[in-house]
Amino acid sequence: MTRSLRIQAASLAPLVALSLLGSVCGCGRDEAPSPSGGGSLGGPSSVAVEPGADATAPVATVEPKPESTPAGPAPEGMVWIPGGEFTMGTNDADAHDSERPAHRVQVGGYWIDEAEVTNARFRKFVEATGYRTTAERPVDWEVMKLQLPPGTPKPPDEQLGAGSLVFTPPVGALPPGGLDDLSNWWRWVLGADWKHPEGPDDSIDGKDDHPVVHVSFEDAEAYAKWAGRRLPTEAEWERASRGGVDGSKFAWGDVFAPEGKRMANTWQGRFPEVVEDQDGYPRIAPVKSFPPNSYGLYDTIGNVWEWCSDWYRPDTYRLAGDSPLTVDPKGPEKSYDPDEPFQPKRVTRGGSFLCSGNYCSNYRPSARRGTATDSGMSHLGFRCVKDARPPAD
Ligand SMILES: [Ca+2]
Ligand SMILES: [Ca+2]
Repeated sequence: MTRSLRIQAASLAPLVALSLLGSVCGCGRDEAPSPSGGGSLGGPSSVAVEPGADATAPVATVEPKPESTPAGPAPEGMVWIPGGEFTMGTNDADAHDSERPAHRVQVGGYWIDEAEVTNARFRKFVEATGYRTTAERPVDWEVMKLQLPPGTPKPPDEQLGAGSLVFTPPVGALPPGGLDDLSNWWRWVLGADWKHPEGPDDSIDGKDDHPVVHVSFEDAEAYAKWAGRRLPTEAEWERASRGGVDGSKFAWGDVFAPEGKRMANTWQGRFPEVVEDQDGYPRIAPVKSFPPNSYGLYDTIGNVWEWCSDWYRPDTYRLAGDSPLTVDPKGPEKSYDPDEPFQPKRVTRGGSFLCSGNYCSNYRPSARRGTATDSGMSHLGFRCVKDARPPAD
């Protein structure tokens, strides 16, 4: 979703907003899996994985290969993911069509942030560089309109100020449109940005250990470059998230809540109007609030979505044909989402605190979606990777 679309969401008729808002939320209607794999547009998923469904199954663990860890100290806050093969994607009938088919992938080893980039770390970058994020800059209509269907009317000038999309759940019952209308829980807020996640009157005081949000792809890349790191490919992200548990549904095994234990910050209750407190965090949690996976990574699943470097296409995996092994894939040469063909999109992964059992199940390592590159939202952040050796240039 583009900055332009965020504005449209607040200013156009609901039906238009709905058509433009298809990618705004990880719980969006184009995210709901279909039992038939046909990409249901009918709203809530009927195949949601119920949290706590199995109270007895153990957590599967597979130790990484320590011998492949480079010599010397680890970069600050990073863990080593050994190179090797894994099964990327899934053939699970519950999954989205964009996750199919499961296929073998090989990647080299790399360092990856053990947690989502926090407000404290992002503040260091901003203080060192004076960087202004996308959400802190006024909107340029001439740029914006290129990402909209031809003929889209210009929004009112007063909506073109700096701002971002903020999750704003309805009070009481869902308004008309229900779960099919994402503007029922997303609101364009002028003055919302990484320092003001809920709007101009909000702050991040006391939230140094929260993941930074309202960062666009450009913002995440700028941070990564400053830090001597880069964004992960989605293959690197998925391998890391799986924690060596190849082929499992979740990052920790095949049971959502093993022995009743919540393993990630997701949404409990009837999304979006009812939130329950079963995992202790109705909204964003400080990083590392939930158990790490077998590689020592926290919160790849849930809390906030995470940018990857690949351009997004829903059919990325099918483009590779039936090759028995894909080596270090970096995604297609450009993005294309038939639902929103004018928007350049990058891959985002892992779901967020908004992922719910009644509407989506993006709290899985294979779940993927495309997000417009100039988007920042209140449930979207990132983590970085670092090569064992610096990139060639
Ligand atoms: Ca939660
Ligand atoms: Ca995450």
